Amino acid sequence: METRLSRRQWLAGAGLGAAALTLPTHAEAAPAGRWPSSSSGADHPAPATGMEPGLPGRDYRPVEVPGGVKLPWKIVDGVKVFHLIAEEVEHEFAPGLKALCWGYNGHVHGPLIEAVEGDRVRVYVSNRLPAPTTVHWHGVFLDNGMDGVGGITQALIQPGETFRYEWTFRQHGTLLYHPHHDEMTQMAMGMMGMIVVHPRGVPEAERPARDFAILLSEWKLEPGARRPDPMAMNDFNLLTMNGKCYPGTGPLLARLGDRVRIRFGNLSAMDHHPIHLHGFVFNVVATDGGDIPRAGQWPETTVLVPTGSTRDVEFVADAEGDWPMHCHMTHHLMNQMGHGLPNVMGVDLSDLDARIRALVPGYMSMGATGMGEMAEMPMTGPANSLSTHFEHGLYGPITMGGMFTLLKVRRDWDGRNDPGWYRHPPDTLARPATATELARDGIAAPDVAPPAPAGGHHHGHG
Ligand SMILES: [Cu+2]
Repeated sequence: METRLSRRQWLAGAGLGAAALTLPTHAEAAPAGRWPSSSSGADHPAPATGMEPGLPGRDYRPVEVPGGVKLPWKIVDGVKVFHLIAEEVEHEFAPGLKALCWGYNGHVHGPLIEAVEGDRVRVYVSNRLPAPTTVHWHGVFLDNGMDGVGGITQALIQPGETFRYEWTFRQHGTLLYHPHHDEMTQMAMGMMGMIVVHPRGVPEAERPARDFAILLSEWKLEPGARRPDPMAMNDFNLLTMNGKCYPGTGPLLARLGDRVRIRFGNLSAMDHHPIHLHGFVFNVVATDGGDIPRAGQWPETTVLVPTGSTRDVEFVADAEGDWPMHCHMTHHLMNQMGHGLPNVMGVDLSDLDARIRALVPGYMSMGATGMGEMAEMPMTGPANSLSTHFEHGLYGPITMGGMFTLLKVRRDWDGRNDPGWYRHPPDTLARPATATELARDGIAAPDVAPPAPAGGHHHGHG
């Protein structure tokens, strides 16, 4: 019996070929005799005929969630059974910053749901929040009544209630889940997660060596506040990967030569995120709509992940090092700072700060040469805030925060542990130019420090 369920393979088998532009549909995704029709609501629907639940190792290489977790499952009568519990969670965005958020099963965001094409799944959703909720399964082919839209396709899950959702995965890909009731509040509080459905029947040698999933989101959390502000429309000040902002984000670890897949999902309230990877060119290979045929894939170093969508990219990690991967919107690389401050570039602020400190203890202006200088000073910010926390690397302070992480590629990686900072071979490292080099190449380097900021006067911004 044919067990390879890739839609492209099925299309090819049907003589349509990969070049045929055919949009996937419920009907196509479930050709007669290939998959059973989805649940009609019976308590114990038959599992897919001849389709055992997919197992890690045998059927797929498990996806990794840097900084996050996956939802456990068990098999009952051939059905994969999951249990999501919506609840308030004390969440740490990065060392030094915690807030009371809403998530699932003790985590923000919710644990990633992992399955295999052809799996019959049953997801119980319990509500331990003080408000009603639902769960919508973004991009999943299922019966309309399983779509999780409050008031339209189902009654709200009231506090204390447990609902049952059930379907057969008739597709593979990177999908999402989130409430479809009071979305603005519940998603701003952290309620969202990813779904990864592996294709069935891919030989081990053809699976990516490393497979990562990263959910992008944004938050408004005033320095010192206990809870995120769901009313924010702009000025989001925490930008997260899997609910963490740098330096709290988990690194992506790979061995030299690994084929790497990274799956991005974006459920930010108001922003799209152009995610840039240093050091490599990747192909955009899939969206939440499915695989992109090889001829339609395109090379990039930055992939725009619109809100409400997923993008999968693949590349070969053929260069060692610590390679940044981050949103290229510079305001998405800051933690709880950078917004609403006066522009004082080039101004001598020493006096002004002293006078303001008489009124506002601990006040310190944005640096007159930019924010980098703040990373080099001892500062005290409000308790429970990240605005003054900076990580230090091998060579000095790191000014990035927010939607930033590192892809660490090592020839001799042990396959498990963070290898620490990359130690650069000296002849491959940028360093101060020597006098001999400058003379050889005829470069007239400045031999004095740059001019000090203009003194005393505070122009504008009265
Ligand atoms: Cu961004």
